[in-house]
Amino acid sequence: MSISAAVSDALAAGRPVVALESTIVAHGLPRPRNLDAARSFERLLRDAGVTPATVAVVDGVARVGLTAAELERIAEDPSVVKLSARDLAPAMALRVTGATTVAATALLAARAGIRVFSTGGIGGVHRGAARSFDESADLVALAGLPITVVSAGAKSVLDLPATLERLETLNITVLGYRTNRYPGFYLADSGLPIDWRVESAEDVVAVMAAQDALALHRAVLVANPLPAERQLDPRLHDRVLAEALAAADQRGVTGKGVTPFLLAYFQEHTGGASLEVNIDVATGNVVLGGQIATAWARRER
Ligand code: PSU
Ligand code: MN
Repeated sequence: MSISAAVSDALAAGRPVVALESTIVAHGLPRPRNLDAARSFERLLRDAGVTPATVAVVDGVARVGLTAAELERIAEDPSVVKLSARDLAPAMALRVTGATTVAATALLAARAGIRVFSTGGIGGVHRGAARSFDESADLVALAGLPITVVSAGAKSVLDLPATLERLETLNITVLGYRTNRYPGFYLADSGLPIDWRVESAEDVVAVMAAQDALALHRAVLVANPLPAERQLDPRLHDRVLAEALAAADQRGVTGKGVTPFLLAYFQEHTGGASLEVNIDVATGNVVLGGQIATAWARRER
């Protein structure tokens, strides 16, 4: 694996760094908005004095921190594959280029010594998982990696109550950022409760420090809702959700194709509305991740 000079210098100097995933870029957002979004996430962090570390595998090299050309390639090249944690070793051995999911990004970022990671929504338990066994490897990966992941919960294409149950089973701490309710990604409030509420980046850092003191090497999940006035129209949301699930079922989509299929369907059939919400949500998580990383770096000094 290779850590970019910008990222390794920042880490060595104790300056703030935030990891970013690339599957959201390659397979979660449509071209050409995906590249704009990927660049804007990095720019937002740099403007806040935080070093971005976008993660991907490029020609078999697991990279933490991409060049502008590498970021472009991940966004634009349709042959870029989707890599979860279990795919990293074969992708490296066989010199493949791929985008990393939350699971794979968290693994590589944690190995690089990065403590904060911002994304849009995490993977979780799919609806019908009792039959299909489709549960994202994100959950199991986060259970074993000391990294704080900022997300807006998980998309309602998933079974959110089951996802929260699995997070509990896996001992993954969930913190509501200025909320006691789990956010539903497009919707600010899924209606499901979260036990722990924090009010500031400093609160999150205090939780991270307490986990370290206990030698708990697992993720802290910060659930950051988008402001209610910017959420997707709930009626549009419910209609498209039902259609998306039916379409996936009818076409027999399985395995790692399920999540990209549902996300693309949603984007196509909300007339672009969900795309704007999606980018808003991820942007909010990048900003908060930057604040947490900054507070963490301050504390370490
Ligand atoms: N959820 C989103 N947007 C995304 C993803 C999930 O709202 O882009 C991506 C992330 O990279 C996540 C992956 O890690 O999908 C999960 O895929 P799977 O369900 O196949 O584990
Ligand atoms: Mn799956």
